Amino acid sequence: MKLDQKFSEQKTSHLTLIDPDEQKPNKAASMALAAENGGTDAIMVGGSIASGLDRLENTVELIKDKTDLKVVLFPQDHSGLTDKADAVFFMSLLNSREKMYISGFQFLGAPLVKRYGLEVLPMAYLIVEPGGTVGFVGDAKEIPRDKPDAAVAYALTGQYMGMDYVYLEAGSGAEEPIPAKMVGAVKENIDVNLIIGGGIDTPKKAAKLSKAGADIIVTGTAIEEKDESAVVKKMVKAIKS
Ligand code: 1GP
Repeated sequence: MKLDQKFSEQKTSHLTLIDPDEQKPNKAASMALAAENGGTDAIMVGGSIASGLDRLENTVELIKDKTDLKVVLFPQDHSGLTDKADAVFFMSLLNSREKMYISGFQFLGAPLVKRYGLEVLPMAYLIVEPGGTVGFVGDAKEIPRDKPDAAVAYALTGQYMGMDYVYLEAGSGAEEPIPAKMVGAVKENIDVNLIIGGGIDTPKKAAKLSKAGADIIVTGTAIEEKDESAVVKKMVKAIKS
C-alpha cells in the first residue's frame, strides 16, 4: 500500500524519525525494529546536516532489511535522496528567507526523485519558534508561538499551492512542542494532512496534540534516549486511543 493511502485511511499515524548522521546504520536499524515492535507506522530518515550518501544508503538498506516498514526520506536538500527508500517528503520550507530552501534544492533534486521512482508526498514545511537546528540551518523566519493565525495563513498557502501535507515543526529536541491551540486552529482551516513534530517526548504531549487535530505525530529524540520499543508503544497507544 502507498504511504499516502495508509495515512489517509488511519485516524492518527505515528512516524519515527531517524537521523542517519546520529548513529551507525546497524544502530539505526535496531532503533527502527524497536519502533516497529512499538507500533510505529513508518520510518522517516533525514536530518539537518548531510550524513553522506554512503551512510544514508546503508542506513535505509539496513532498516528495510530488518523491518517491514516503509522508509520515507526527510531530506535537508538534494543530498538526502536515495533510491533505497520508498517515498520522499518533497518539501518546501515556506517560511525560509533563503530561496534555496523554498524551491532551489527542490529544483536540483526533482530529476533524481523521478529517476529513483520514489512515492512523492508534497509537503509545506513550516518552522515555529523555537525552531532549533533546522530553524537556523533553514534560515527560517520562525512563526511566533502565540500567532496561530500566521500558522493558519502559511498552512493554507501550502494547501492552495497543491501540497498534500503541512508539517508544523518546533525543532528537534524543543522544550515544548507546537502549542495545541495552534494545531487546532490549523486543523480547523485546512483539508490536507497535518503533521506535528519537535519536542514530543511524552505520551501525554502526543495525546494532547493528536486530540487537537494532528493527523501524523513525529517523534525522534524520545526514542534516541530511552528504551525505544516501550517509548513508541506508549506514544502510539496515546495517539490512537
Ligand atoms: C524533528 O520534528 C522532528 O524534525 C522530531 O523532533 O527529535 O524533538 O522528536 P524530536
